[in-house]
Amino acid sequence: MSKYKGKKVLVVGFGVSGVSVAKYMAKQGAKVTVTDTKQKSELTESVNACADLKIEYELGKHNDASFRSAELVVMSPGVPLNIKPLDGTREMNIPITNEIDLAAAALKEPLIAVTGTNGKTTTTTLIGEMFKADNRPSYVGGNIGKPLLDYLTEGTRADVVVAELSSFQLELTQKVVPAVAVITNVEPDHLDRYPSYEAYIAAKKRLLQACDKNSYVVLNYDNPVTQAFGHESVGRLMWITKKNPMTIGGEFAENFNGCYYVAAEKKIYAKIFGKEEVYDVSKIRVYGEHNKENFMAAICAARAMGVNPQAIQKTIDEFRGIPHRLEFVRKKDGVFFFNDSKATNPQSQLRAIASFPANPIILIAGGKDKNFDFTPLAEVVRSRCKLLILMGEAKEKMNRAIGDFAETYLVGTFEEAVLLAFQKSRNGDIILLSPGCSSFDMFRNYEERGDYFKKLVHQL
Ligand code: UMA
Repeated sequence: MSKYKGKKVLVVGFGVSGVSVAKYMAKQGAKVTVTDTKQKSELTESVNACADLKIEYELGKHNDASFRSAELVVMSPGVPLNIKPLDGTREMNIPITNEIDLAAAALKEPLIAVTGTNGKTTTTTLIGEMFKADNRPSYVGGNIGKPLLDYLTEGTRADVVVAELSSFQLELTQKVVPAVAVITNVEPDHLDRYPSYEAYIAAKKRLLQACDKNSYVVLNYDNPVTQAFGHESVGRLMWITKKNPMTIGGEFAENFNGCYYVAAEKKIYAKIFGKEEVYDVSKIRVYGEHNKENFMAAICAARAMGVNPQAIQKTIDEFRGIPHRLEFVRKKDGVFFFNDSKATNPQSQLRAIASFPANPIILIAGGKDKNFDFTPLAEVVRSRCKLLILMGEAKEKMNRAIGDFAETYLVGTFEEAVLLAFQKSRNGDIILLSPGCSSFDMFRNYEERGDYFKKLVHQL
């Protein structure tokens, strides 16, 4: 019998994650109440998805009483843990958990968990593809958009579960013990949710702390935060780096485990616990030098779990990238359009701009500010961008930070941004949507923003 049978479970937030938890808990025989600050009319999709289930709804607001009387409170990742009603839950010592931890507690399959500020979706997808190329079924979910708990509710079978985990999701995890943990990098992000950058780093570090001595831990040596994480890891370390370990020297070179990239040869050298392999990345079909890091991280994770090197090479050769990440949209009148709507922080914008060293860039940026400092963009904007088109809530702030370093226009609408970019463009230019902000001031999510951009570009 399920340990949740008859238990009063409060599900907080009724988006993708909340729906998954409601379904899982209803199936386990729990007494499920769902609460969301949105009205029922705004949650039609979620309500319809749970139409067959016996669920109580408290929509339009959160009731303190429900937070005090539940036996288990399950939070959605987007709901901050400092909302007032949770004070009552804590006072009553009621356990607070989330969808990821519920899934981790019930999972029998090895878990490959991927986090990091940038690159985690690409790395997660690549790992899944490598398993697929090796004819080994995997379930790929988490922050990537497919709830992890659906794997258990649906009852599908996989050899391994690959999960992209955000810092929000890691805040509450206790049962996660990854077979492989990957942290691609840590850079400033979500500073609207966390009181400081340190607090954000601490949330990311929870994945490292979740590992035991059998876990493989893949870390980026070239990122200062994840390099420092190496000192605190109890697991079996695997590094990724764009430097040759021999040039770093010392113990690092002697005991090197992991992958390093040699740009001059367009090759990734892997040293995986005694086995040496070389992967050819000259035929990679995705834009952006930073993707080499994602390939290296995925190779480490896949090899740690015994994926065949031929299957890995096949994936490298055939991978075509992910929508909204430096996605090529079209070429019109000699101008190339790229959709990088997923770039929701300045570091991600920096990577995008650096991906086109030879062409003048018209950058379309702005959106909802996450309390970022945009001044680190100044130098690349000065050296690489011929034009800046700023929009959304953050446009004035961005203008003050970087507007002096290229010809800059502030526009009122997304349509205006695309049209102006095209009017100002010349043969060989790159028009790049790389917002550096979240989309929530104008769109439901970054996918909607990217899809709209593509639609406008195709209409030109
Ligand atoms: N809500 C409340 N009370 C509040 C605040 C919000 O009830 O105080 C409600 C909202 O009204 C809304 C619901 O909570 O109806 C939304 O919950 P949510 O924001 O957790 O969104 P979900 O649809 O459940 O999607 C979440 C992740 N969203 C966030 O972390 C913001 C999805 O990641 C993830 O794919 C999904 O679970 C499945 O795991 C998206 C994301 O933007 C892609 N992630 C961030 C990122 O990548 O930068 C971290």
